[in-house]
Amino acid sequence: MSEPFSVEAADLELIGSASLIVADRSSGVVSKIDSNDGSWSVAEITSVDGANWRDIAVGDFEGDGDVDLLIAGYGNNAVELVMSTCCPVSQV
Ligand SMILES: [Ca+2]
Repeated sequence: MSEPFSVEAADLELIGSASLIVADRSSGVVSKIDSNDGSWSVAEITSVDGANWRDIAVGDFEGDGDVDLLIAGYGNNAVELVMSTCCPVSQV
């Protein structure tokens, strides 16, 4: 991550523990950061060249009980919906 711009916390895997979701505006990468017994891990959720990610919304947008992400870019008409069907997050 070089320019993290937006951060949200959500229990993406429905395990009772929140992950941090970070949108980076310069790399176009959205990452998930977890803390597991004292060690941190980072996993890429999605990446779009030049997306200039600026904001993240968390919710269950299709009503299946899993947490989804809506990620908005700036200046390039980029809005991405990332649906979670529990472990791992999958992009649609
Ligand atoms: Ca859902």
